[in-house]
Amino acid sequence: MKRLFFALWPEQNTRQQCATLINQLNQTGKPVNEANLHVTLLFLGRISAEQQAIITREAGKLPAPLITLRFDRLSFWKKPAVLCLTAGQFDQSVSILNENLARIAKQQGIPIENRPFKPHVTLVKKASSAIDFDFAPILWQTIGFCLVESCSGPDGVEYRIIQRWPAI
Ligand code: 2AM
Repeated sequence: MKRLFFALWPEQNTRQQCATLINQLNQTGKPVNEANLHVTLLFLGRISAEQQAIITREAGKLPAPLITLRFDRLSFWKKPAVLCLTAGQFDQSVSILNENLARIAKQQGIPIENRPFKPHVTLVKKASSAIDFDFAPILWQTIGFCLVESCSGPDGVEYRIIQRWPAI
């Protein structure tokens, strides 16, 4: 069983801007590796090969809209103890994509969190407090969405893209 999630993957330029911001923040905690930066669309957890096959097939039928997110806030979320980029306002097409993916997952009996979807980019884990930091908003333009495997290794977690659905 693989541990999977749907995500928006950044283009190189966007990834670089996020990585630069992480360096500037210079926070205690655990900075996210540059290669792992992403926006989670839907976390699936451990699912079977059969579930994966059906979900992959159904996800392929969804429109993959072009989405531009403007991350203009640095938020501290106390419970997961993360510093993340959030958007004051965001394109509803990303919420629709999240809802469609959640519907597909629920049809396969996968439990999905009920919390409202809030697009974000985790920058620092194990963070201890909010910080005040001015930065230029980061534009995140998607080139579709992807299914990603979370792999734990000796050097920490590594995310591997299993499948991409390009934007139309
Ligand atoms: P994040 O999106 O807030 O950074 C893979 O584990 C990714 O799925 C992580 O980036 C993680 O957090 C996100 N995620 C969302 N819900 C999760 C959950 N219940 N357990 C683990 N990871 C989750």
